[in-house]
Amino acid sequence: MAWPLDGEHDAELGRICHGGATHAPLASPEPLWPLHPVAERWQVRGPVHEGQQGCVRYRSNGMWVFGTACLDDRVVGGMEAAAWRVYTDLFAVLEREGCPQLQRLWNYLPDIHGLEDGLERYRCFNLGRARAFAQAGRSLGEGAPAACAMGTRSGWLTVHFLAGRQPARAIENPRQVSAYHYPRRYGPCSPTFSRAALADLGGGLRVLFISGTASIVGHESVHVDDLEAQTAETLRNIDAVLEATRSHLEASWTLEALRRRLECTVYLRRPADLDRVRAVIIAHLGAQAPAVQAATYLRADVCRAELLVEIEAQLALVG
Ligand code: 3EB
Repeated sequence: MAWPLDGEHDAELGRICHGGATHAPLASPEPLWPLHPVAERWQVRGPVHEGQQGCVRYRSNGMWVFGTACLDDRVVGGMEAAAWRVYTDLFAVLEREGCPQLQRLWNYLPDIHGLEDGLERYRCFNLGRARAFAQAGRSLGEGAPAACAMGTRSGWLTVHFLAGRQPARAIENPRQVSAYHYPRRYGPCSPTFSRAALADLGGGLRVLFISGTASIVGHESVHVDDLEAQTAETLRNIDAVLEATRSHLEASWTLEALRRRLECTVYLRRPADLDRVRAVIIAHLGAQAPAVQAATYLRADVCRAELLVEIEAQLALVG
């Protein structure tokens, strides 16, 4: 998948690779399908310059920044400190490049369910992330970027990000409590992300980033131990996000038109579940849907231990 920013493009801004050469120590979900390496690439009008800030490496053309932060949490005293460092460095890059508007984040955490001082590492991550957002004067709630947060089997804490000059429109899912309002039983600090972000990439192209979406209704995990029902509930949540997005689009964008443009990444806790999850997606969207044909399946841990599957999606909206 190649995504043009700014309409015209002649330079690569950045990419997220799944499979192929390993880029240790980056944390990366393991590819399950397709069997060949896939990359999500962001293209812009050049020239592009490179930079580094703390644990972040990035490329920018002055309008857009794509970067990757990678940090061994053991050397900074744990996941909370690592998340704070990663996001603090990342925000410094956005300031320096004059591209303060985060559009999308991909958070990959090794050993996401491990405990640090009795607190799950994902919850430690939420503490550090929120502290960095607050210190940078950024909203912890409304207007937060789209994101995913997945557990990997190896690597260091890795955060990929895309930012630009114009804010994306944050979109919530009416079937779900906003993640930034999750009650305290999910940890001392709520996660900082919106259910989706609608970004204007210029040149008549908008892209909808749908955050990692799982079998959560209200704030509760539902269909625990039922893989097919979790997948179907996740797809209903994605439909609800698409419906919520329609109110910000021209009336010609029907639910069907949006569904046809879904490009999905499916994260599975257990590789053996692939065929069963795919069967539910086909039943929901139809075998011919691009989301079915072109989906990428990766092995990763959903941040709630009871959930087996999570789906994120991107849609290019032209015109
Ligand atoms: C959920 O809906 C599932 O912490 O950045 C999805 C997307 C999830 C992003 C994050 C977490 C995050 O709560 C988990």
